[in-house]
Amino acid sequence: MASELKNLSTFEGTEIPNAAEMKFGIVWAEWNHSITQKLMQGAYDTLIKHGAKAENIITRTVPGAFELTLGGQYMAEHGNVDAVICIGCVIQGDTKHFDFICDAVAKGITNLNLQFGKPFIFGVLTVNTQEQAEDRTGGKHGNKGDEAAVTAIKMLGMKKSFESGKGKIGF
Ligand code: DLZ
Repeated sequence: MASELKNLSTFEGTEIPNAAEMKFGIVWAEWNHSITQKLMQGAYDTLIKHGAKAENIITRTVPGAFELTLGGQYMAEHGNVDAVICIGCVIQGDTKHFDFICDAVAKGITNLNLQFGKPFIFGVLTVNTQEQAEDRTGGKHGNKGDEAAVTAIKMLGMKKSFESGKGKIGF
């Protein structure tokens, strides 16, 4: 469904597991700080709301979205975390930077998922305008950071369901 028709943070669907035993890293980009700070706060608050302990959430900044991949890798290697939430905001400008950064960070984060066998969540806004970014950081489309946190919890719940051989997420 097109995002203009939907508040992205309503979480219809499967139940959200309790995050009390889960450890998270949040890596967030300094570029477009007023936006990424709200995304990060949304993600952090949502993890806490679903039971994560503050001492089990590590946050680190990187300069821009392009650095999220390596920042995420450092977090996974040294942070003792189960999942990494990568947060950034890339806003279309007059040059091709947008395309290169979006493409690189999407591929980079995909590769981290497969390389580590852990969830690395793509919490990156790729928008045409500042207004579209604001709509997705506490505006009419909710907060994409909240969504990223729930995605991390759900993916760890899925992993746990396979490891324990019991419990089931979804159908
Ligand atoms: C250079 C750049 C530009 C033009 N735009 C953004 C942006 O909208 N969002 C973002 O997170 N980062 C941007 N950057 C910085 C790059 O991500 C990166 O930090 C630099 O190219 C240095 O590698």
